[in-house]
Amino acid sequence: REAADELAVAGQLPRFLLMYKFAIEELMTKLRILSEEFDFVHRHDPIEHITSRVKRPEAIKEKVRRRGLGDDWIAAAHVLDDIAGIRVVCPFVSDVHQVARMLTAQDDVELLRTKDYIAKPKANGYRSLHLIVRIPVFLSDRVEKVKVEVQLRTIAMDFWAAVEHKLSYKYADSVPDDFAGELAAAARTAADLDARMAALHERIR
Ligand code: 0O2
Repeated sequence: REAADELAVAGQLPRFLLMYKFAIEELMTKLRILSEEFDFVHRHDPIEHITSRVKRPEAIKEKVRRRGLGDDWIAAAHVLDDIAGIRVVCPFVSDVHQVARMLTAQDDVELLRTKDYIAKPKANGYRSLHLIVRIPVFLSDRVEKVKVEVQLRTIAMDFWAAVEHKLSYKYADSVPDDFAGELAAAARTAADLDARMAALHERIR
């Protein structure tokens, strides 16, 4: 554990976090293949871009503390669903569902949980489809099953979430009511934009 902390201090990933990096790399490859092959067959790429991150040790410690999961943050970290995170940004809402279906249909991708904030947006207006999946990572002497949170959203949803994150950050936990109301209205505008773009897409198909 101490060695793990030393590595973290040195700005490298502690050993146990490497597993999450590998899981991300495997899923990124799966998503790139889906993107390229779907584009080849259907003349439409369902993925605009993909980003990923392994949660920083400081952020893991903070979440473990906030959730009251004990003092041993490395042991407790495995309970968290979002140490490994991938964000898939798609042109259209239909692409979000298409990519989710294609990914979870794969034999080695185990779907643990779905949080559909598109069907049921958060109170602040946040929309995205979150999948908690588990995939096997093949190591030199064993196979580890690793959880990854995959967030799928449209470009409009991503724009809203990125800007909301920046704006709300300033208020910490106490966003004023009028500000929150404006953000929620902006989220509805983003949803409207998605619907209009989908209608245009339908017309040219
Ligand atoms: P980061 O920097 O992306 O890692 P919890 O994780 O405990 O907060 P829960 O229920 O486990 O809550 O997860 P939830 O709410 O399904 O998803 C959490 C992640 O979704 C967040 O991660 C964000 O990436 C994204 N998210 C959820 N709600 C919002 C929102 O209102 N606005 C924005 N911009 N993003 C949101 P982290 O850990 O907060 O941050």
